[in-house]
Amino acid sequence: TYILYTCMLISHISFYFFPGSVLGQSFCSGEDPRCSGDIPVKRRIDCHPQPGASQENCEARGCTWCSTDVLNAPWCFFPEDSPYGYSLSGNVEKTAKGHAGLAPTWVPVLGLAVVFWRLCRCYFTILCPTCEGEDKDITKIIISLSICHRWDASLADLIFSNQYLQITTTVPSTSVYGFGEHEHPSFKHSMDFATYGMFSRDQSPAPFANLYGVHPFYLCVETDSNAHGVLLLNSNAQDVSLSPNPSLTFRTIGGILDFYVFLGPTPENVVQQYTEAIGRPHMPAYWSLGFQLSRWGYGSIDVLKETVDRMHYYDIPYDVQHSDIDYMERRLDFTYDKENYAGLPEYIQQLKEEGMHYVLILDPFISKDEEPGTYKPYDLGEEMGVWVNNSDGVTPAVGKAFPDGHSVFPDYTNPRTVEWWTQLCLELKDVLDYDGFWIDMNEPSNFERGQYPGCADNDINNPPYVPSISDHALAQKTLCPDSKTYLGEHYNTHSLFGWSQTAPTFHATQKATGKRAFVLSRSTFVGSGKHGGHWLGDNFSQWKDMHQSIIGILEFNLFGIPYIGADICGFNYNTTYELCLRWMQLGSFYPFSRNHNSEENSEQDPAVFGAEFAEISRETLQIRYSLLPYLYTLFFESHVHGNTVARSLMHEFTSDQQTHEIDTAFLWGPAFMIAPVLQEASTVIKKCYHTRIKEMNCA
Ligand code: MIG
Repeated sequence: TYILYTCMLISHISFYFFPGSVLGQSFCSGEDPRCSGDIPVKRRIDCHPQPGASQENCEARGCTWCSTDVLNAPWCFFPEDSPYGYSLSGNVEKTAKGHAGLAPTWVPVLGLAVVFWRLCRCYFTILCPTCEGEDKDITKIIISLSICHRWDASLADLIFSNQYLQITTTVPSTSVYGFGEHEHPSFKHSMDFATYGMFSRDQSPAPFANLYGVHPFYLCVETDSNAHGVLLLNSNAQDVSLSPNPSLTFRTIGGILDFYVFLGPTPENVVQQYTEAIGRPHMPAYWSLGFQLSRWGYGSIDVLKETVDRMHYYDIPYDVQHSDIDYMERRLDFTYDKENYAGLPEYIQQLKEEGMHYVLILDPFISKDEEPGTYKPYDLGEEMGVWVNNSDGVTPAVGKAFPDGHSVFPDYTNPRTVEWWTQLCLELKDVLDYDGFWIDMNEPSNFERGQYPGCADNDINNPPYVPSISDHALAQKTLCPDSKTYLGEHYNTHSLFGWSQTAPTFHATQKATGKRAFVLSRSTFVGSGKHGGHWLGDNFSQWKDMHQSIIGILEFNLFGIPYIGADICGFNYNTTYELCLRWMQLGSFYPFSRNHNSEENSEQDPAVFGAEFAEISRETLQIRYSLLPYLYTLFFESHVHGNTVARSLMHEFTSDQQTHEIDTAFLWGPAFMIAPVLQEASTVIKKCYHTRIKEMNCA
């Protein structure tokens, strides 16, 4: 019940923060005997998160320098009496609105608005220092900020500046899950000084890399088994450090510190409360729970037909066929290749008459270099003014992507773009009778660092602090941060690109088909699950990737995107018979079950390896199909109540500490466990654990 956690129904409280005074030298208690002091290594908070820390520049910022051989522990850290930070001051007072209690203007002040909007759900915003003030009666100094008894910030390292905001909170246990999108080595995080960047990026899964989507949300299971979740609703480039205290340090380079706390008390309750706030997952069509097949580079309709035929020959349960970019003419959206895919419209019709469904890929970039008057998507878009613009806000940003020549990028935050996109999707339906869309490359991906002719050197394109992201450059593989979208500067809206494309595509599909929509988006953000599902991107045909797919699937269920799967048998590299067969067995239980492969890799559909492979795949998929009513019911519950569909054992057996680390098996709802073989040359399920260096050891 909720009663255990009475986060009382007080509404609208305001606090104020004041900067702490600059204080003298303090010392550390690192392992270097020459340093002494009183901060244990595990409590260190990094004061120089960017590369190139030295004693000199560390001390220049008023922080303490002390080496240690604790792996990844910062050598430059905030002293106990930080020259930064704030202390909490002022009376707790009820105001009519969260923002109504205003801070005095004569001192750099931060306002804090705490709003409790339901039992066990609250949010608080740390407001900008520019708020005008009237209340000058400051009496009370509180040094710690405790929200709903679950979120404790010392404020000693709170930094609130123009392009750098930072806050640290202690967490009540080390059972911390979530944050994305990354390839995490384990579902339950290591708290040993791990830092994860968040900034959407066209990036195949790699350890610690920031991947396609952004989800600044975590779930924490406390030692008494009660769980809570926290969202930092912020779309700027950011990172989070997990430290052994245990604590979390959030750093973002824009926006505000807008925190939402969900008090559970069960892990399921947390996800229900989270999706209540951000939007419940959409209800997927029943057919989309069937097995799906795809690959990049069938190359021709003949190869596609051969593949479909052998799937039928072996009677493998199979409901959906996808077409990747090779169906297009020269990789141009809203066209099809009339040579290599001659007859595709009729073939799609035929498959649909046979009861199958069809999904088409669309990329977000539109070629600007076709002959004028021959390519409507560009001509119409140009006429309607739908592109992301350069920093001047007028000329379109021109980048390089799949189509020949150069491309422009639709700005889906602009209502005109939504109109344009909807019209094109509706017109396409008359040619290719699709049932849904797979929207790719929407980080947005661009093959250069920024658009033509490169990014200007300014604080937006090169901010003083670049979070812990790949290449340490915001413009790498995308547009310049000072580009302009309807909603604001790309600096702020970059990670919202895929999110902003998802709802319009969902609604266009609904309109075009008159049925429940299917949208699979590579880039996602908080709330994307309301209109789309996701796949885990360009994984590799390796055993470790198969294990990591379980972690990704569990995490996206926490993020409110339960329609989730990984490319079965692996996308990059050639798969092997054994790996692919084991992966078919596991993938038969992905909520979104699709075998997909990259261009030029050897074929890996479950019918290509011969009778034995086909038979085993058929059997395992038949188990899935026999349980589809159950799976469908779980999706209904997710849509209505916000439950997870695939969930970890920890969700159901929270008080059993052993379940907290299990990510080699998972559940469908509360009642069905999937424990796949994840090891090569193995026929038994082993008890596996993670070593410190994150290799999986199995006894
Ligand atoms: O950079 O459309 O993640 O699933 O097959 C390659 C071709 C672009 C990336 C997607 C992948 C898809 C591929 N795309």
